[in-house]
Amino acid sequence: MTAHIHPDEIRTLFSQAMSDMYRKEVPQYGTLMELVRDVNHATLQADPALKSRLRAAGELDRLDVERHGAIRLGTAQELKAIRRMFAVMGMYPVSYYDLSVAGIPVHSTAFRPVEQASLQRNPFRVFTSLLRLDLVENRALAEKAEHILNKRQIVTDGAFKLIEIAEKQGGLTQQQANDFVREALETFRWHRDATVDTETYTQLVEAHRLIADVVSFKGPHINHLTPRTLDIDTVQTQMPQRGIAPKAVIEGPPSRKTDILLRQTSFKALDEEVVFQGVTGSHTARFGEIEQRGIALTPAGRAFYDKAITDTREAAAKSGGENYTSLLKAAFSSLPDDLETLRQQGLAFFSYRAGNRKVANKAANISELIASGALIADPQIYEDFLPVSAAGIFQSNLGAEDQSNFSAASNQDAFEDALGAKVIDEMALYSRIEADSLAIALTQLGQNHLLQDQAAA
Ligand code: OOG
Ligand code: NI
Repeated sequence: MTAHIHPDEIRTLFSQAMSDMYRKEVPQYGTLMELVRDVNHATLQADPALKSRLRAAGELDRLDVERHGAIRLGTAQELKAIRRMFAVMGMYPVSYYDLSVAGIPVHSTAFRPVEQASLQRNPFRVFTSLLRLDLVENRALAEKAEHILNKRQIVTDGAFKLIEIAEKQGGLTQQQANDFVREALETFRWHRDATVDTETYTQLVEAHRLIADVVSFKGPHINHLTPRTLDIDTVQTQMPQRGIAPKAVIEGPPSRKTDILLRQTSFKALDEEVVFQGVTGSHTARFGEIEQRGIALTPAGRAFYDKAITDTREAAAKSGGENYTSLLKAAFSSLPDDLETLRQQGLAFFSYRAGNRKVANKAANISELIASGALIADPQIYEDFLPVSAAGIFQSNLGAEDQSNFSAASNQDAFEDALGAKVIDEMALYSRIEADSLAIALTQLGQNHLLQDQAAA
């Protein structure tokens, strides 16, 4: 039997193929990628220390490749099929995001690699939303939508065959992987021909633009891809110079010396020509996004973040939204802005390794080992998503008229039933990496007595 290739390699083939396809489908996305490349280049020129850090971490070559994309699914059956498809590429569902609280009738997860080595090789992930027809008030329309969705098959027979082979044999050969990626692309391709007529489309749009986007087409077209930028503020201000219209504000934390979590912004979705059963019309769904990631926060750090964002939004709403950026900065001013303080206060996640320096005696605590250079604490990058930011990205691409309120309870159990699996807890992943790496490093340094001590102090 021919050897299997690693799922990480299949993911790399897939993300590359998706990027090529999307740039052809949405030329403005290619323009955004060029802008990101230019700004990344200028940032590295101006900051040689950053450049050598990235080179040492092996990140320079793949700097501007895509970090994530997003799709929206219609049924439980589709979500299960997509879960199996992504598993072939080493991507597993992490976290549950409830967007209904922000007036968007979906709940979501992110399929992503979970092992540190796999994340380093290729962190590509897909934010995956499931439509919640149970939230649609017009029950007759909801049933019609369900009926339409039940008729489509979003995963090709060829892809299913290869998924089954991968599940049975524990992987794919190079040739099978190439075929798999080609078949998988079919699921995410844009279809100019809608499956519904103009009247149905209009009804769906009236219920919610997002429902129309999910229900009216043959498949869950990729709705954006997102490269990594080293300077999101500059890309945001330069977008208009390249003929790209950015959303109003950058989502997430403010600009800081020490990046935390995730900052993201997007360009507004484009009007595209669609044919509704022979009648030409248009649909707005697809856009481009950029992201800048920083250190993952512990539950304590995250609590600070969530409160600061809520406070900022409330204050900005009162003042008409104009001073959002300065309010945001002020709300974060009491959060330490250097890695070692974040670490000592237990606000952020790290991964530990032994340095070159030997230690003769038993150290009193972990901070002492770090100060002496015996132990090194590297920041763990945040690999997940932020629900308030995601809602902002959704909303800016759905149009302001879609502010309807779905007053539904969050429903993780229903989501997991549809998925056919539990979602993985993101905090558990970060803290396991932290604890495991610390244990290994302390053992190497002969400092096992500090194991109880855990990360802080
Ligand atoms: C997903 C929007 C959320 C992000 O980066 O937070 C998202 C969508 O529009 O389908 O991609
Ligand atoms: Ni996104």
